Amino acid sequence: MKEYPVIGQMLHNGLTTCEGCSMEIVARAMLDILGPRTVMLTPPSCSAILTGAGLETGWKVPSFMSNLEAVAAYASGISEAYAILGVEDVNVVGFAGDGGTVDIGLQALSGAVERGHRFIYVCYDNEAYMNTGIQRSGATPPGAWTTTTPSGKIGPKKDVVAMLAAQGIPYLATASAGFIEDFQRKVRKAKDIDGPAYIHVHAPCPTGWRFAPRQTVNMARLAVNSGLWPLFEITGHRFRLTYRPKQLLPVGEYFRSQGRFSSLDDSALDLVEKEARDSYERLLKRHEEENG
Ligand SMILES: Cc1ncc(C[n+]2csc(CCOP(=O)(O)OP(=O)(O)O)c2C)c(N)n1
Ligand code: SF4
Ligand SMILES: [Mg+2]
Repeated sequence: MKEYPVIGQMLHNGLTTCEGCSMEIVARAMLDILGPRTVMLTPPSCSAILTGAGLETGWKVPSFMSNLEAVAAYASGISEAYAILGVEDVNVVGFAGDGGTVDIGLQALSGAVERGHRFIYVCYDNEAYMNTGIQRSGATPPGAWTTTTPSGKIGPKKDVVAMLAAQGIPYLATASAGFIEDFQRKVRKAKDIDGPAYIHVHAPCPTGWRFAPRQTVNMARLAVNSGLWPLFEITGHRFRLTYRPKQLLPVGEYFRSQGRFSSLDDSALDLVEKEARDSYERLLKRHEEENG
């Protein structure tokens, strides 16, 4: 029988995330690369389930729960404290949801990036405020049901990756819970950056998106392979696609497998597909221009 390596052991077992939670998969994969010399900061969110309340924590590294507005500000302070102490081998990591990143914590994140502290920020994007009962966030995609958008969200998904690119952050990447090796390569790069590094991970949530828990990884892969969530990185100002689907899949399977998109009709999906393809073509062109 094939032997598989033991992975994900930097977090204790038996945590109380939902069955099929990709946020937990991402956290385990991240810590496998970062190792024990890491401090984890989480704001109130589903990631706080890992940090725990009171004296118990799921992480096997020091961890701290910040407030929702300011995980990046706490990361700045801790990073500078280590610098003053002359400690250079500790990874200071903010691990926050989309609400805590693109909405409520955006000012702190932008400020920390502008000041240039050495820290890693990983946003797991489950596209809503899940921990408080599935309210829409700036990262909720158009058409998605949430408890505060009962007939589907109106308006676009906020593009915080583009905002950080405009700030000229030294390392910036998108990633997916369905492409763990690609994500881990990016975490390894982020670890070696002497400044802020940001990774935005698409993280399907069976509870909030209304699909069967066993479909989590499949859902993440469908988003990437349909061109809805391209995988790329920007190092300095150089853009590079890190995965190129041989042929983009139609978006229908991704949308029709999730209860949250039930209000979208076929003509809406045609529009989404066209936008996804146009946008992917633009990225492909940029990749070819910048990488020969
Ligand atoms: C300033 C502030 N507003 C609201 C809350 C309540 N709150 C706690 S967790 C949470 C949801 C966070 O959503 P997200 O960052 O997307 O993480 P997820 O729950 O989806 O993992 C909210 C709104 C809070 N703690 N602080
Ligand atoms: S609500 Fe979603 S993100 Fe939160 S623990 Fe459950 S599956 Fe994970
Ligand atoms: Mg969220």
